[in-house]
Amino acid sequence: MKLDQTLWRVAWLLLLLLATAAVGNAQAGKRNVLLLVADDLNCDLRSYGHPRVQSPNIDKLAARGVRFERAYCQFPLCSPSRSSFLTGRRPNATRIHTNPRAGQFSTDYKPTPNFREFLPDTVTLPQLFRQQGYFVARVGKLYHYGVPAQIGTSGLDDVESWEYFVNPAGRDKAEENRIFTFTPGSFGGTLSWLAAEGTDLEQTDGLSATAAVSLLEQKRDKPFFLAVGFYRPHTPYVAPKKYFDLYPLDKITLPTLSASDQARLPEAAYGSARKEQETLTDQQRREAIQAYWASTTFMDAQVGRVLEALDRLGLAENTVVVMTSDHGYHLYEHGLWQKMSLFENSARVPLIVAAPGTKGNGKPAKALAELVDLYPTLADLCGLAPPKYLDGKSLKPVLEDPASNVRDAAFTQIRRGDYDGYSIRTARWRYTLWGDGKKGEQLFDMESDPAETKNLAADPKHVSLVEVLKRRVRAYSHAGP
Ligand SMILES: [Ca+2]
Repeated sequence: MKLDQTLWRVAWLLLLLLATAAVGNAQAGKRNVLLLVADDLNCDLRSYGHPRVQSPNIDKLAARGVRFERAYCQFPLCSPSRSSFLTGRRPNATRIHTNPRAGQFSTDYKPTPNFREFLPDTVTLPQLFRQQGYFVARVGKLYHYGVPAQIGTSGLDDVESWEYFVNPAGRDKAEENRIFTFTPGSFGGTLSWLAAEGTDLEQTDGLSATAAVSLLEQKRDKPFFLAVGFYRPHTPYVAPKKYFDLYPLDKITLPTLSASDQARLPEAAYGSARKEQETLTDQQRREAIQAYWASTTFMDAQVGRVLEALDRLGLAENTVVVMTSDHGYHLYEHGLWQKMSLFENSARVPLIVAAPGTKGNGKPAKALAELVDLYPTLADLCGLAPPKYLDGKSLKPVLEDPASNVRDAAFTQIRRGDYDGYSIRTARWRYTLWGDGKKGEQLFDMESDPAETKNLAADPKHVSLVEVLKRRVRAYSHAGP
């Protein structure tokens, strides 16, 4: 009799354990995802320590999530970066190293190159959630778009990724003729800006936030993966005038240029410089910075509208929220503008992951992170099994303990015509190899020289360090698909 009772107890305990595990899995599987991606947003944000830029809504998210201080894109250009983090593969696996040029089409009239040409059967991050029965939708720019030319179209979209999409187009697109530009008739790529008339809601990103809020209201009762891709602060820097008033020109200080910046050495490091930008006056440089910061604060306000809806609808407790950007951005540091350099400003991205219930919430993390880590992280947080071939690592251990690390280096690469540059960032160093050494190399001590002013690559004191880091970037560059 006693033995029977014990057996029953053991059986009950086992059943209870199994039931608890099953409920746990079901709950984890039902977590929603809200993926917020700004275009060309650098870390000029209050929560990242910037003294001037107002970003109250992103800051609020940072306060309830984990803010990664050392997150890096794999390629500081729209299509290569987005193709990489949305497939979970490095640029040498997607083979996307450029944006498609206007009028460049493959045989089925898709802009080329796109990653499906090389990885036809790959399962993208949103596609994985679709396969698991989630409602998966995109609002605005997730895959590459020519901005502003393709606003209102699907751009270089991947149809397999989404069940539903919205392509907003606002006043910023309709009133392009009002935009100030250095290249007449051109508003993307070239520096261009406008302190706009009208309200937030009339701008493309305002319409995106409205559409996202409406989708949250409609789809609140089933698991969703909602990706919202904002177009700002990408050029043209268009934002309602009130945001420009936050940043008076006489309070904007321009970055100073080091001796190597002035000598433009090694040349490859400065290969993203455009001729028109060399002719800017200091006053115009301040105006460009003002317009970029105004666009950032405007975009932040739209992020706030979406997050407010998430709270209002009671969805915040069961939704993983990610805020990031496709790459960083130069505002005249090193004399450069925009992206496509391998300096910190271009390679580094803001990354905030707010996953309800993780122990690290509210803390910053110094752990190195790559954008390619997003895919395995979101799959992990939602209890989905990701494809085996992914190149990134789940950041969940860092979300549980922000003092921990999952990688000892982050890589970023860029193409310069017929050669490539590869850069490795460790906790202390940034080392960059151009054209496998034929076009120069750079080593910066990011602890003592965060502005990257002293190139130590030729310093005899660092010979063995350079050798180790060179071996790492070469191994990375040779890693095939
Ligand atoms: Ca971009």
